[in-house]
Amino acid sequence: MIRKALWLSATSAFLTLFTVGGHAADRVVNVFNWSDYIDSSIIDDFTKETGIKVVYDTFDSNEILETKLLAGGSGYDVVVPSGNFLARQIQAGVFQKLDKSKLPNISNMWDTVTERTAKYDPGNEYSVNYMWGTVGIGYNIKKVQAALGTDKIDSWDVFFNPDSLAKLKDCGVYVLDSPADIIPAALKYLGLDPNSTSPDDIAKAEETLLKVRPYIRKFHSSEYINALANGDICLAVGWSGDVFQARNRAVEAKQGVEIGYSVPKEGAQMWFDQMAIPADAPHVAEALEFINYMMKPEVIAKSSNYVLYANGNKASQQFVDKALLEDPSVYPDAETIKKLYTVSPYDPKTQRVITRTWTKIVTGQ
Ligand code: N2P
Repeated sequence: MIRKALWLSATSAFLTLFTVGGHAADRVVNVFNWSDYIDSSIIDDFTKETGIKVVYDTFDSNEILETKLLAGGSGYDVVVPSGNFLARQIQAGVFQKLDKSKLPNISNMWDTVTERTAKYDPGNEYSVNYMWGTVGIGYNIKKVQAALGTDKIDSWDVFFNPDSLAKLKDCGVYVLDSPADIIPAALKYLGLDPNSTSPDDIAKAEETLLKVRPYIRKFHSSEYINALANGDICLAVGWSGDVFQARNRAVEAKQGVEIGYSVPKEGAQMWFDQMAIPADAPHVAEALEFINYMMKPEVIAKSSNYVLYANGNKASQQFVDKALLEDPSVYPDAETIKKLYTVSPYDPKTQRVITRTWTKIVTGQ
């Protein structure tokens, strides 16, 4: 009896060890990416094909991501900062160089994009492009027509001119809670350098934004997708693909809401979101497999077709929906490219000015 009990407990101890060992051997990758930025079937397919489980978290602000990265020990294996943030995070030692021998699909990348991302990550040693897009104006075509007498927005004036924005106050205006996107747009509208670090210039941008502040309902960087789609707001300063997702959600909801997107003629920011591996990532091999998988032409095309952003993968273009590939506000033509500017990372001193300015704008004081 005693012997049997011992034998049983030995067996269960063995089973426990085996099971624990089995779990320890499970491969995992912890991914931290922007919200509304992937077709989730891609994650399922990746797990099916590789056996690697994906723990997928989302954010909607570079500042939130940066705070976690600078604190260290985030536990993330793959993160997706925008180029201007990535650049200073590389300087801060937050990332590890990518082992390109583990990334054979890098040959699919598009030089038009890698040349631009090299500005943030020289030699593209630390990062691979995921998606890129613009900052522009999403709007409810009928409501804007009713309030302004035109259904065509082609200028930042509709937003930065207080007389114009006042007319849209009641139908609702949302703005990205993102100083590095909105302050450069204000500078551009004023005919100043969007990359200016001059406190005087930044003060002018602040003044311009404070004048329209009374007509802004909310600063938020992801809620505008549904708010536009539901007809709860009539204008959002937002990111291109998010506005297109709003447009598609509105079509699906069949409530008669029609959404437009404008790349204003004065100029709009073109940004690049880059996949990178933190220096202290716990699962580096899995992170590299994930990044390599995302560079498969069919996979990244599927992601673009779902999130409605352009990607930096040339070989994927044959799989990207024709309507998306031929839309100049997604894959800009030569004419549109001329209107686009990129932003540089803020140095610490300018960042403090920007942060202070932004707090004043958001709180309206
Ligand atoms: C995804 C928004 C990502 C664009 N919803 C900003 N980098």
